[in-house]
Amino acid sequence: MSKVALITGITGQDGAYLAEFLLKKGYIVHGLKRRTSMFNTDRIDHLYQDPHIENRNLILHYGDLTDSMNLTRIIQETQPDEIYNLAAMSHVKVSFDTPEYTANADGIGTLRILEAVRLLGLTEKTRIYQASTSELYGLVQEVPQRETTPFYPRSPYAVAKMYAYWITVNYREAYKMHASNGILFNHESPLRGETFVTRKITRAVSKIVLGVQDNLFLGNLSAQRDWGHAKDYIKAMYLILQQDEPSDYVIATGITTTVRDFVKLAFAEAGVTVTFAGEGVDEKGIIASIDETKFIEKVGEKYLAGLKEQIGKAVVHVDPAYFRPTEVELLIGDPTKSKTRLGWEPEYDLQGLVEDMMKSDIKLMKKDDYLKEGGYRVMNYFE
Ligand code: NAP
Ligand code: F7E
Repeated sequence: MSKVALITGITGQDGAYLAEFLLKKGYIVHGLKRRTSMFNTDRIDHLYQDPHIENRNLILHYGDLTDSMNLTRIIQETQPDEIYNLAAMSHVKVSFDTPEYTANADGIGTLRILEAVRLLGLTEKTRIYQASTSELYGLVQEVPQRETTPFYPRSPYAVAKMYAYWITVNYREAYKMHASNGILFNHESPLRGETFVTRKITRAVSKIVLGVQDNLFLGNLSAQRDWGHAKDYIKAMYLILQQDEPSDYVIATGITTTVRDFVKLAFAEAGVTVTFAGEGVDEKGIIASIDETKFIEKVGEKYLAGLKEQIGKAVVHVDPAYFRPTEVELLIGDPTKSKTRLGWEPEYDLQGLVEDMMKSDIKLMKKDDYLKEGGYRVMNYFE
């Protein structure tokens, strides 16, 4: 008998990788998908199966974390062995603009799932993974951060996720449910949403080296993040639910990097050296030199002459519009527990992550459609 998983947030970065991973393991995967006015299934289109196919192993259901009756019905119909609650309004800056909605979806949404499992009598059958976050550490109380580090959330997103974290722990203790938190540090990939800083950078750097964009505007260049690859992190989610006992785990690389250095690494991946000069909002990233052999290999000879004209010019600028009312300046995780208890080992380091993202975005931005139309909806991530 195949195991049955229900993934909320299946159209997101992690949901897409996790769905692919579980299908390869022989699971029947149900996904919760919001109704949208245009298709937003680009990340899972390669997995999609037409409803007329018999014995499908990927089945999508319309739903929303703010609708408890709908969640209860879907859980009743699907009778999942494992629920991965990945759905969330996941953008920290946007949570300052939509705090009530964020609390509802990211905080109470988790309660709705736990309570549905309890009311349906599935507490012994269904294991639950809650997508908790390093944002809980916020104004960090300890460096590096581990499972026992006190939380100090710094955004409506993090406060909502703090409720979700503790209600998961509470249901585990009160009703003996197999409910666990993965406290995941930032993880990125070619599928990362376009407004998170890494993807914003790799998309913009790709366009700059191809000569179709002049400038990249960023916020806090000195913020430090512990960045890993989403493909590694979804494996940790799976491992957490395979343990005999539920528990909470930090998933991180243990290495932290500034946004500024991520910009340098992205340009370096195209053979371009960028140096930073100036202070605060006047800081600029300037194209200093080009390794022509590397540029030709990674980007292409026909784009070289155009970029050479940019040497000495500032292409990266600070725009305070991207500053947050309260910022998380430093995150660095200690993954000792997940390595020893789960046997989790990431395959990608930061260099490998940047290489993967830049390769994908250069290819994407190069598409004739893109250059002609200025659009970016042609996304062959899985080519
Ligand atoms: P993502 O790409 O933003 O995906 C979020 C998913 O949630 C999307 O499928 C989205 O649907 C769905 N969603 C949003 N609001 C919903 C609602 N009200 N009802 C149902 N579905 C809803 O996020 P991600 O990077 O894959 O992250 C997955 C989870 O891990 C999130 O809970 C996030 O907060 C958490 N997390 C992420 C990181 C990270 O670095 N990536 C680190 C720690 C924790 P649409 O496609 O319709 O928008
Ligand atoms: O910002 C700084 C920004 O938006 C990272 C989510 O997946 O990871 C993510 O949250 C840092 C911050 O991710 C820009 O101020 C500078 O310090 O990529 P981000 P995040 O806020 O860390 C956690 C673990 C989650 O749980 C979340 O769901 O980069 N930064 N300039 C910028 N950030 C953005 N977005 N845009 C800029 O222009």
